[in-house]
Amino acid sequence: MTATTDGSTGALEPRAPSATGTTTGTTTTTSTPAPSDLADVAARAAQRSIEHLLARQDDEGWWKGDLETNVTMDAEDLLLREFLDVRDEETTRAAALHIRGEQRDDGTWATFYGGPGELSATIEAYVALRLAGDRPDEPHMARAAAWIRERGGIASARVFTRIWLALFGWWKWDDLPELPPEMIFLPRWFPLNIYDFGCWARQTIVPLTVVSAKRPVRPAPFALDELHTDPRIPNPPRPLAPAGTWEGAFQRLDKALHLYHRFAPRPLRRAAMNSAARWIIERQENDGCWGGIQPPAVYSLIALHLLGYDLEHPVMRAGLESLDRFAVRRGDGARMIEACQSPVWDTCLAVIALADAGVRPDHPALVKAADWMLGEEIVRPGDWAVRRPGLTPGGWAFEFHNDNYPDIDDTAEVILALRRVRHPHPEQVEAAVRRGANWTAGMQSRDGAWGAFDADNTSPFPNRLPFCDFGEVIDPPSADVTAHVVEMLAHEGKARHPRTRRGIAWLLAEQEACGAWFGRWGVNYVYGTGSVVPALTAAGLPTTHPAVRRAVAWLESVQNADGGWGEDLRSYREQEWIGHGASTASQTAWALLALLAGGERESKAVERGVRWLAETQREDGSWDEPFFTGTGFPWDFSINYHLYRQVFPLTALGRYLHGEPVVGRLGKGA
Ligand code: R01
Repeated sequence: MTATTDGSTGALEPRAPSATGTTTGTTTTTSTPAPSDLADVAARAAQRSIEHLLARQDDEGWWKGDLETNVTMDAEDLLLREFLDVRDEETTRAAALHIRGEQRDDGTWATFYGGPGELSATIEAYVALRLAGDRPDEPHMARAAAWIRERGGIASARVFTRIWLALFGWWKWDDLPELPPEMIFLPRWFPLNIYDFGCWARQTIVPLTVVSAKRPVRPAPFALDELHTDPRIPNPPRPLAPAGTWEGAFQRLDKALHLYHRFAPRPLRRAAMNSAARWIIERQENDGCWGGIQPPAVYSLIALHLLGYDLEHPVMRAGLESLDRFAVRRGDGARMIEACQSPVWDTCLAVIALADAGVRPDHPALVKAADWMLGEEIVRPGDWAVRRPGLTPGGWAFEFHNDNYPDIDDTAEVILALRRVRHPHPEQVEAAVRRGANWTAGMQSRDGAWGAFDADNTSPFPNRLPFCDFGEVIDPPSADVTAHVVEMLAHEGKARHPRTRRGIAWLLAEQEACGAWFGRWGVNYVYGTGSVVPALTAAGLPTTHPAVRRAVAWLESVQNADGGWGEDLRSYREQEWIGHGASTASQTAWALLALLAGGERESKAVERGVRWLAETQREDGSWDEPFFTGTGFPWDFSINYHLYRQVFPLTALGRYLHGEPVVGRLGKGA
């Protein structure tokens, strides 16, 4: 672990002056002291949190918290191993231990803590446990199967789940939507070409087109009759929507594609499969994974295997080995699969938190983190260059290995973090930041805002495909990512740049009537609002601006009686949950960040929020947070980022104690 802990105010560097001449309208708040007991309480909590966070830094300089999602990850990992015939007893036992531990009393599995039972996750978990040897007549299995039948059985599950079952003959390939591999030949201007899909969906769909064209069936190790409402009609026909509707039109397109499956010219099909294989192999990362996320790796391995790559082929070997890196061992021997890993994201957020809390900018932990982040910079083009061919590369991805897909959110936050560190080679920082800021600016979408991975990834068609009945498959601009970019550009002295102004205008137009902003990548309006308000004020909007006032009023109106904030994942579906839910550390911190940026430091709401954080902190300086506050896809795919509960409260406490971050350029060797 790194160096000494020093967050005491006595060791603070004098704060850099805010007027650098390059920035506009941004100032530091050096406000009057808070109620003195509260300042002491906050300072003690921050100090303990600093120590906790510093102790968790890896020797290489990064931080990484577990990225918890749901048991479909674990089930699909086992099903893949079964399909490739590489499943071993130990892995199966450890995965089953985790899956069993996540089942609830009603027999179901949810996709987030406290959530409702979810049919597809419950089916996949059930099948995985059957692979592990659990018998259908055991009470936990019988309960699950009864619930599954009640909800319509396998026939009502999502497409991905039925594809997994089709691989073993538990579902008919012909009763799945078609997505032909010839898609890869569609030109980039044509609707539904692969670059119309968000990068996570693109990397999943390209291998799946190969798999569904090949329609492989491995012998089923057991029957699954108990998961059908009526085993005599396992594939009940689905009703057709009227032809005049979008749904009806896409269903008819799917029927046409089923016909095409039977009559596709063999040479064309072969060429498409070869192109898909090349496309996939070109995108394999140097650690063997694909896109740093688990689902594309799983489907790519199946697709390549079906195209004749045997398990000893270097591509397959590296791919299979990379799968094990998504496994986290729990104390009891259970094995949990992460959907992806978040070292870059966690590291930049940790650096910002420590700096906000007063850790010296030249503290060895921060310098080491900066060095590690500098080493992670991606300076070659990726899929993003399809829509922005002339743009010079320079950015960061979320994961250890994902050079094809740097993202705008990580790049903005890494730049904000690098600017908080006094690095011995400021020219290195300067050059990386300049490339990153330039790339980010160039990734602005037509409407003036920013998506996560691509520019102008807004086609209405991908989400209409019957194949895409799960999650989000496009990457349109969002308020949270746009806010992070605006905040970064403001800190880079570009608050008045036309691109920043367009981003600000987009954000102002995007505010909901209630005063909040939607949270695309965090739950939910508390995350959106907690991202946007600090960005707007960093860019020079006065705290008296009506948009800021409305946001402040909304946050105050949804504060819990205990002083914290919480917003349930059901807010993505049900109005009455917007802004409401059990208080959590990360969401309380997001609300505080907005209130502090909005000039509310002396308010009762801030006082109660800070007290909530201090009172719920544990002895060791950490917070607990069973609730999921991260979003992969609204409602369908939720994430518990295990480091959120540490970094965001520390940022909030730090800004409460020391004011907003100074717009300065420490990296320049101030
Ligand atoms: C998935 C899947 O598992 C998955 C995993 C991770 C992501 C998206 C964006 C970012 C970056 C990081 C991870 N930031 C914008 C986030 C900031 C908070 C997305 C998806 C599941 C199903 C399918 C992810 Br289909 C494909 C992938």
